[in-house]
Amino acid sequence: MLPPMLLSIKGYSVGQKRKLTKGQQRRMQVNQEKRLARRQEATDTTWSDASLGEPEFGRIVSRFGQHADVLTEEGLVVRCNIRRTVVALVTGDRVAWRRSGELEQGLQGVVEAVEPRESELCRPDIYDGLKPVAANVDQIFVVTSPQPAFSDQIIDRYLVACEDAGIEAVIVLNKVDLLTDEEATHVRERLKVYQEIGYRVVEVSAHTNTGIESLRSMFVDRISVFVGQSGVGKSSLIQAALPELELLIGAISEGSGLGQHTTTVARWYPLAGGGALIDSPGIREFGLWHLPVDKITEGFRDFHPYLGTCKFRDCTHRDDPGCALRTAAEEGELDAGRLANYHRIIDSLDKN
Ligand SMILES: Nc1nc2c(ncn2[C@@H]2O[C@H](COP(=O)(O)OP(=O)(O)O)[C@@H](O)[C@H]2O)c(=O)[nH]1
Ligand SMILES: [Mg+2]
Ligand SMILES: [Zn+2]
Repeated sequence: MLPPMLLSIKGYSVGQKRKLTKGQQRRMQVNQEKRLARRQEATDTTWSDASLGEPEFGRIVSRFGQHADVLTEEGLVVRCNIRRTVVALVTGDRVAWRRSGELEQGLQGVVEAVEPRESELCRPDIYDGLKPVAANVDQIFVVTSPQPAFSDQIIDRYLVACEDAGIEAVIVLNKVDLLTDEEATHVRERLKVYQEIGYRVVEVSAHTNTGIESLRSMFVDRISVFVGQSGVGKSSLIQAALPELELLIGAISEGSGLGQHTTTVARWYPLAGGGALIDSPGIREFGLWHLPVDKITEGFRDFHPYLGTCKFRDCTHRDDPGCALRTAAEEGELDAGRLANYHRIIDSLDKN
């Protein structure tokens, strides 16, 4: 069997069983070589402008190399080619796409342009440095739980990443059914700190359904993602709060036969009440990469009133004389635990 790319050449199709002249064969060969060498450019040439409809609005559901699944305004998912001029395209991008008159290699249209992003979620990539994986996310649910272990240090790491991306964070304490009385005091004290500095906090249980309704109400008209360490209950919460997505996500992330894409490709799930969830294992582990020190400092929103007021401009906010952050923590204006976590994050950078 020939790969699908060989089955069509501009104006001809093998299906019609027409004999090719020498000239046509040569052209076909040249074309094919061009395609192999510069695949993106070559695929562009298979779309003539005349066969394409007017630009339409769409949303990227998933991207697979040179192709993307686009959610149309009628709510259908169509597989499209991506124009060479469209350099970056990720799940959540708003695009202009054009419908094709005829089906070309199973593709139903072309993505022609991307709207500027409101936000970007990135993850480190060995080859490209930071690589965007999702666009236009407007809220991140940072999931934590008493089992395996409650850690405000990990929450702080995620919050720094959310602040850097400019995306609102909601802290979700899952598995409240497992919270013992001794743990509850400490955990709620820590969660109160986050509420006081302006983060929303919800206590839920995917097992007993505690708080699931209020969690669900937070999805309306927002573009959300779930992040958090393995085992905190992200999958369980998605299943409990958005039961309509359960089958879809299970089929895509755990199913076989979809190739290596399944582990990394993010996907857009439209929600019945408006809004969407973007999900992928890659996204769920978002945030644990290394930012420069000043970005980490800025990622602590409660530090903002003090930044620039330390005695020394290069203050490390440890035992430097005249440190405004340390003074604020000593006087109880700033949470000492947050300052300690800040230093732990900085120290962990130094080790790498
Ligand atoms: N007791 C209790 N266990 C939960 C709750 N949510 C999830 N779990 C369990 O925690 C484990 C990890 O959950 P999972 O959803 O796979 O976590 P993920 O790795 O973050 O996706 C599973 O054994 C779940 O059954 C909860 O609210 N209460
Ligand atoms: Mg999971
Ligand atoms: Zn300082």
